Amino acid sequence: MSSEHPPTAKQTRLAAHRRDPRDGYLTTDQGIRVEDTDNSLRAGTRGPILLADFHLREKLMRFDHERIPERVVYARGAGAHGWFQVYDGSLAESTTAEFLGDPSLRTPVFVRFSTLQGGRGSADTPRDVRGFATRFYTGQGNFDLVGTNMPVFFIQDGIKFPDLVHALKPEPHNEIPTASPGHDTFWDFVSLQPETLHHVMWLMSDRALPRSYRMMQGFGVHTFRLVNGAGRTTFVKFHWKPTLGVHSLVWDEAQKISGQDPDFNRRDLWEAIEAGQFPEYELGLQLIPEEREFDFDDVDLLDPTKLIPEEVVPVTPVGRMVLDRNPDNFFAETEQVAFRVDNVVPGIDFTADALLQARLFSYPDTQLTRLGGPNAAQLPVNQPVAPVAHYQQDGFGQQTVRQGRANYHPNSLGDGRPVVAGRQGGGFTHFPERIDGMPERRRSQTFADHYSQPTLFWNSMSLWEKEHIVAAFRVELGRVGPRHIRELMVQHLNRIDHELAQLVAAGIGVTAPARRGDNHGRGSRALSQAYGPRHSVLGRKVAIVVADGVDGDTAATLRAALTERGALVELLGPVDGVVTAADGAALAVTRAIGGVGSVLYDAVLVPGGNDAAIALVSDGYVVHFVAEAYKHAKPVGVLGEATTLLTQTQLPMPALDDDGFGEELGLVVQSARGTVGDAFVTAYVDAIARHRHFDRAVDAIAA
Ligand code: HDE
Repeated sequence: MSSEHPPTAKQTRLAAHRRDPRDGYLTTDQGIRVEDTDNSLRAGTRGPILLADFHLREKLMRFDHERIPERVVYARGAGAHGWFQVYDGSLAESTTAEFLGDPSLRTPVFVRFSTLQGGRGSADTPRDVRGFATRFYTGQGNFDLVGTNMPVFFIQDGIKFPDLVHALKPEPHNEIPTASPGHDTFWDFVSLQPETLHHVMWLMSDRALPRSYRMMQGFGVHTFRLVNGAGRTTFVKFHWKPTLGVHSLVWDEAQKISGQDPDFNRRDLWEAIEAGQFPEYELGLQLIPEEREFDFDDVDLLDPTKLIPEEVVPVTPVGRMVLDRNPDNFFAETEQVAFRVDNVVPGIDFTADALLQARLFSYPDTQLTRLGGPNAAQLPVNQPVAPVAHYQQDGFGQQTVRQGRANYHPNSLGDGRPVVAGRQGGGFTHFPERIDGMPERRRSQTFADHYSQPTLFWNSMSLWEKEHIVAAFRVELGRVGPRHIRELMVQHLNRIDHELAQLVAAGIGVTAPARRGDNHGRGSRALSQAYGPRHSVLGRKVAIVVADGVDGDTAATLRAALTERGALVELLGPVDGVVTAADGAALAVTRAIGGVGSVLYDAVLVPGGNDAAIALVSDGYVVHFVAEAYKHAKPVGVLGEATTLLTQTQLPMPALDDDGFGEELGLVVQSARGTVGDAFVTAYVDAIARHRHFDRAVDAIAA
């Protein structure tokens, strides 16, 4: 499935590498047709295998070497192709990067989403940071924006990265736990390295449990520079905002999904693109003129553990990215894509952020091992669409047959070509930042405050977001054995917010600090997930639960209404196959309810029908399914006789009007007193668009 737009320059290039194995005969790597691939060449039908069987040897040798090292971090990922385009030409004043300045250009992109902690075979939904790495194949070369779904990072200096990752990854003696921050070494490190606290607050928030890669923000994290033709620079922070809004799972649900569908997020991305519901993100920039560098009293722009609140520097929307094509081959594209933070194009440059600077070394370095040598840029997914010509040569896996003998510069034997472009010819010119200092292993005092921004984050949360953060700290710190680590963490939390520390302490058996920490009282609405767009049900998955005797007309009406608005509807029956509706019609079931959990859906709907209601109410799995969806704050719709399910599940019946319609906190009811009408459809659709209904009292719900 791909977009109706003409193929991008990258797709045209990739087409030359695509091979349909169905064309022609089975051959060896050398193109020799194979006689038989099911039987080895043996000395007689019962004799030993002969060494002369080059097909057998090649087949096994190739199989033996299929695996390459997984990424040392962000190993589990999912990728997609697409394009990016700016809205207008206004950025041309700030940067010579043509893809940002020229609105007529549609720049091909490849995006890889990932989890940080787990290995390649781990699940999609653990509490974790999500990678959001974008490669722009621009006419001036590749620009890689290798960011995450959180705007800050754990550490200020790249020299701490190996320590951080060692502490966060499974512990070295027993390789436990898989994909979880809830273990001793991580919290030991955090408790001793308070610069991690801001990112840890994000990690304990719902941001760490995205419902979908399509519903997740992205951030470049560091401050970069834009540079214009006159050499003037503007500091910039990159933001991706999903058009579907930012939405998360709840923690209990995420745990269960890890078992039910470990591929939950990658499947969602794949299926959305196959269905033509292309994920979209708006690129926004925080632009800071060079002369304002020191205007932010409490934030050093070079400190990646801090953000600049959007209220202080607004995010200017500049363009749009659409992901409209799934990869043809996971390994060739998603696994072999080699992002490099040092991939910048003229008009974009680095700053002296010590985390960013260390990354400039690390990405090409790790790829030497991961992709087996220095020619990773020649792999199809990595090749730029801009022309490539240089004097580098050889190395493992060289793909280019370079012509001529002048492999050095300067030369006369090759007419002196390729020539250097110089500044005038579009050559990358590093920003002439004045650097003045003695070598020293010390950090500026402007990096010393590790508590104000975690407090800003905490203050910015809605009530339910705060509750989720407290619950997350209780769970993750509750898994930490040594008491001194728990205690130290509570002391740090007290410096962020006293109430936070008290609530966490009460949940993990630690004495709450008596002295109140300082809370500056400031907040930033943009940091909360509670206020984003909530108007669309596009791509939400709705389960309609049916059984023999169901009110088929109602099921069909609601299915049509939801599908028309872009929701994906599945009919879950007692078994796979068909159920017979009350009027005798056969209804095709998508799958048996016993094979799936409510956690795989965004909303549940149970149509009426007398016999169906009797069957459903007495089916413990169905009762649990509905109760669990309610407990996870999802919209639940019940109609007609199926309202008896509310009694069975102990869900609170909303007040009903004269027509038997009622809605409260995403529980939408149409009793048998009336028939399904616009009021029900509107309320139910709206409840799905609002995603979750956390104001419900759910503690007593048994699910
Ligand atoms: Fe990375 N990081 N990183 N990182 N990172 C890698 O590169 C590294 C950092 C991020 O989908 C590796 O090719 C160092 C910050 C993403 O392929 C490796 C430091 C941020 C991805 C590496 C950082 C990131 C990576 C592993 C501190 C958020 C996955 C495989 C100086 C802004 C990209 C690879 C993909 C991957 C090193 C810090 C994000 C080892 C040394 C900060 C999304 O090179």
